[in-house]
Amino acid sequence: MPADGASHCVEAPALVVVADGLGGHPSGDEASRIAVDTIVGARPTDAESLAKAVRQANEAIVRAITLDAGNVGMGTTVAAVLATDHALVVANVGDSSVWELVDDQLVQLSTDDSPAARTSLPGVPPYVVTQTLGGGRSLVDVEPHMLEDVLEGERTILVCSDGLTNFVDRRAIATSLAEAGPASAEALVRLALDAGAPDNVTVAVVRVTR
Ligand SMILES: [Mn+2]
Repeated sequence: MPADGASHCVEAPALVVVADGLGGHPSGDEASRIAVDTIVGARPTDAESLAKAVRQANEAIVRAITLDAGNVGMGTTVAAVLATDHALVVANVGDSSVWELVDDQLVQLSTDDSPAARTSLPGVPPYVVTQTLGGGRSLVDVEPHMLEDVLEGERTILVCSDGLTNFVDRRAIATSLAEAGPASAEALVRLALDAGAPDNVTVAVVRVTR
């Protein structure tokens, strides 16, 4: 959803990227901005080029770390969805996540880089992530989780930061998506904040039609 809160329609290839700067590290906002700019700027058209763009984002963040000591340790998680003419491609690093509403149930399409299984208990978030873009002092190669699926019919896809999934249970998220589709993004952010999310919360809801 664009910053003005309005939903809008685009032709394929369409790309949605959510990056969530690491808490407890400096310059998380800068790391997430570099990630989004790099991935969008790469104009990926398929799974291979999207994975490459995610790796380039990691390299760009590490480059910014080496140029400014104040940035040492900055990093971000990222989740991206690319809809092409015929395929739905999902990429993620860390615990920003991608979900699909299937028969009113939430199905996770991304794979968390988290040692603990994600808990649905509010207020008990698995804060630790095992892979991030940047997040250290030097370059550590990342292996983005990728999923590619044939695109057919109409699909409702959620891309979000852990601020949503750690504080709103899947049932409530699914209900909101089923009722309002892409218009549910603002309501989902409000649910997370009302549930006490201390984090910034980022939510994008897209309906993909073949
Ligand atoms: Mn977060």
